Amino acid sequence: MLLAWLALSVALLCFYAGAECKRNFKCPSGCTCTKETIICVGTAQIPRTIPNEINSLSMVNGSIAEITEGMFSLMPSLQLLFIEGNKIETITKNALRGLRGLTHLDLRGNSFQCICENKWLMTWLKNTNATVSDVFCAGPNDMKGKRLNDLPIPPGECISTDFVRHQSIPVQAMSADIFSFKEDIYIALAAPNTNSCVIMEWDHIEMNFRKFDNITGKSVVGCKSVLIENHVLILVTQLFGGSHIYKFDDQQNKFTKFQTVEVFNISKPNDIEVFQIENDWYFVIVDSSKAGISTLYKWMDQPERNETGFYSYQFLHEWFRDTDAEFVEVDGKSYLILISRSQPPVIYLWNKSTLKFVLHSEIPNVDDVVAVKAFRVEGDLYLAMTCYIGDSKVLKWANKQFTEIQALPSRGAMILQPFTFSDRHYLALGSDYSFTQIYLWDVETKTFHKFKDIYVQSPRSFTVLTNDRRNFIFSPSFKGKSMVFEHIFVDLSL
Ligand SMILES: *[C@@H]1O[C@H](CO)[C@@H](O)[C@H](O)[C@H]1NC(C)=O
Ligand SMILES: *[C@@H]1O[C@H](CO)[C@@H](O)[C@H](O)[C@H]1NC(C)=O
Ligand SMILES: *[C@@H]1O[C@H](CO)[C@@H](O)[C@H](O)[C@H]1NC(C)=O
Ligand SMILES: *[C@@H]1O[C@H](CO)[C@@H](O)[C@H](O)[C@H]1NC(C)=O
Ligand SMILES: *[C@@H]1O[C@H](CO)[C@@H](O)[C@H](O)[C@H]1NC(C)=O
Ligand SMILES: CC(=O)N[C@H]1CO[C@H](CO)[C@@H](O)[C@@H]1O
Repeated sequence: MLLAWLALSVALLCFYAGAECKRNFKCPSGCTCTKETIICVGTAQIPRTIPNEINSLSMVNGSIAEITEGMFSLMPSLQLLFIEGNKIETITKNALRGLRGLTHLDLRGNSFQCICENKWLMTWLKNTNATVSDVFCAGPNDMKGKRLNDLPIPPGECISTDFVRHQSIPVQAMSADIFSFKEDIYIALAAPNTNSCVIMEWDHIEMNFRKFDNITGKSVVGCKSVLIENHVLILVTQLFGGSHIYKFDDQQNKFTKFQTVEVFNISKPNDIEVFQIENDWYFVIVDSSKAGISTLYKWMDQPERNETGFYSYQFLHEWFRDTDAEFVEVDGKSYLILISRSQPPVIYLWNKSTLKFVLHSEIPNVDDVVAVKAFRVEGDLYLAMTCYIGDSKVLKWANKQFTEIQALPSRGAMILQPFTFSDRHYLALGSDYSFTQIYLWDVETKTFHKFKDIYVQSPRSFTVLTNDRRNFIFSPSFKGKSMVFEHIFVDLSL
């Protein structure tokens, strides 16, 4: 403590009274000092302070590894600075602050890394009045040998993104569905543990979800919204029980029962896919039981026959333990992809004259698929599928069929979700046994690359939410807290 105080006093003394200091200044070991210069060879440290008459400091062939902020703040008299043949990789931002009279800087023979942390130096080099020796990049590989002095600084080059925890919600849920109604955003969560469908509302001031309503049921496994003719309907599917449709009642400001849906052959609903074909509304309840049949429902509005609601329209895919369905439109045609644990994925094509789906084709060489999602990148259609055992797969639609373009190692992954934020395409792969892996699409190779891990305990989906100009993903957790993550930009050059 006393020593530090002494050192500081001497430093201040030197700063304010150069002549006084000169008498007290002791030339550091390994250095040669004259009235105006200090030359150090083979040393590991830059002197903390120097007499005011010194205008040239040389640190040659030493082992100095970094230049940190404030290192030269007590040396305003320096004009020439040679840090040659050391091991410098980075220079902290503002490290050269205080060198007001600097006319020449020599950084030759270091291991300078031309990375985002040093981006500020490129800007400094362009603006400084001092002459600077050529600085060559020692790394990274794609920069090796380039001259730092004239590197371009492309905007956005050092910008990356991240997913940060935004809110954790003490609701355990099987699924999450986001919908907006009258400029407000809601999420419907299927919460089997509390036998309910929990509806939450986005609070634009607090920027988080808060409870809005709670639809009670029995073993609720799915809550899916459909917005028809300015009405919000929530389809609630239940395990081994009936399915119901609730409608938002403006007067009561809550959801009330609207229809009990006929469920002839459904016993284990696993997913609900809602879509529109030529202005008509449909949904498919995907059944994962051995005896069940995935069923297509259609919205009917015939008050004269007392028929306003969803009615079963077509039985699809018998006896196949289906796990997920995805509706896609491509080349003016509508397709429904159904995946199952007991056979390869099948593609149904919508027949425009019979207004029914007909079995069209199979996607070969893919087994035991548990989730399927479609996404588009630059107009191309892709499918991402996750297999419980084995790799997850990315397929591309070309020549009227899906062809595998990439396999992603993902043992035990049960859910996946492609999504796009700010022109960046991501794929989230979630499992009960490990972290959720987020992949990022590489526009050059047109494949996904591992980007980041996030943690959600037993995630059941990743639902995208863009609101108040901010991007979020919502992940319902089956066993822990449901999580909201925000997608943020990170400037790596700061
Ligand atoms: C520093 O090292 C280089 C290369 O080994 C050598 O040529 C040069 O003479 C050394 N400089 C001093 C001042 O020792
Ligand atoms: C460089 O010199 C010009 C002209 O003397 C001066 O206006 C400018 O502020 C100087 N720039 C820096 C970064 O010191
Ligand atoms: C929803 O209501 C049910 C029954 O009243 C209750 O048990 C459950 O805790 C509620 N869920 C939430 C998240 O409030
Ligand atoms: C429609 O339902 C109402 C009320 O249940 C009933 O009085 C009426 O007869 C029904 N009409 C038809 C066509 O079934
Ligand atoms: C649609 O169904 C009609 C009648 O069964 C049939 O003639 C026609 O070929 C089908 N179209 C397609 C594209 O399958
Ligand atoms: C295969 C099967 O069980 N299909 C039944 C589905 O439900 C309808 C309506 O009850 C029956 O007619 C089918 O036999």
